Amino acid sequence: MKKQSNLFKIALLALFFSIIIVSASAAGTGKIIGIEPGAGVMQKTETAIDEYNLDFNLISSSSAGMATELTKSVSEEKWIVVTGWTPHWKFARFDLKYLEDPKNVFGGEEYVATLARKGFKEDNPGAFAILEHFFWTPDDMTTVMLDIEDGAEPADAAQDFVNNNQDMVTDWIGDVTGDGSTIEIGYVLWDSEIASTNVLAKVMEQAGYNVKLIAVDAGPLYQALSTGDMDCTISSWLPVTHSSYMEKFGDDLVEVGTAMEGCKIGLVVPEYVTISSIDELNSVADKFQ
Ligand code: PBE
Repeated sequence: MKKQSNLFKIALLALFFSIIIVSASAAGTGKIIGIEPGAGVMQKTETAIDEYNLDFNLISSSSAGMATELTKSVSEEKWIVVTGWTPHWKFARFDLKYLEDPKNVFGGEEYVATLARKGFKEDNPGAFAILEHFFWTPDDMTTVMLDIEDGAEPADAAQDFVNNNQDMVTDWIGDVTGDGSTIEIGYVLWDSEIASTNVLAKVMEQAGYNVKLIAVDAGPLYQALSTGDMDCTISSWLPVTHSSYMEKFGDDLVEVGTAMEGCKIGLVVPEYVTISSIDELNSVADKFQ
């Protein structure tokens, strides 16, 4: 009898745990489609998962991979949530919205900072002056991004922009005459930074410099600037997106100025997704598989 009741207890326990396991999987873990792991928007999404207790996994991918997933889901009207940012061509192609972020994990308006290595100003005052003057708008950048998305080579799209906006470009160049030295510009292969960095390269070339573009992840980019292994970048998003990189490397590099204002990062869904806030994600986690 004793043995039987033990067996019964074990059976009950087994039943109990299997119910827990089944209910955990029935609640469903949603997926957030991300980009490169080093991106600031990925770090902030991990923070959001903690702060909002989201029953979601962040899937790393690449900017191009995220865009492919988004394109596919939208064509099937499937629910999808991605790590997003503005400016980006996806907002021109699809009807999308940011999920509200009542805990303000993703910050408000971001700007693109122009950063240089220490000593660059002294070594190359002409190129530094162009960096100081380089400033354009999200609409300008979107023009270049859409061209590239339509199939243009980034260098060609950038050259077209420079040709069509000579007033702006000659303002940036001012009276600088380059000495043919090579400027090493670092960037990350995010669509926005592919566009901006190629434009900056064409501007530097028009001014009389050679340019070497170096594509790396965000961590190595800040590292290389801080050790002087690269001259400059316009891939830095502040104050929130790259706050962790600036905490680590900010003292060892130079903030030259602002390359763009009016940027934003966050979690982005198609308009047909019926929730409006990150707060509501858990209630529909099973729709984001
Ligand atoms: N982004 C584009 C970058 C900054 C620019 C939003 C993907 C990031 O999250 O770090």
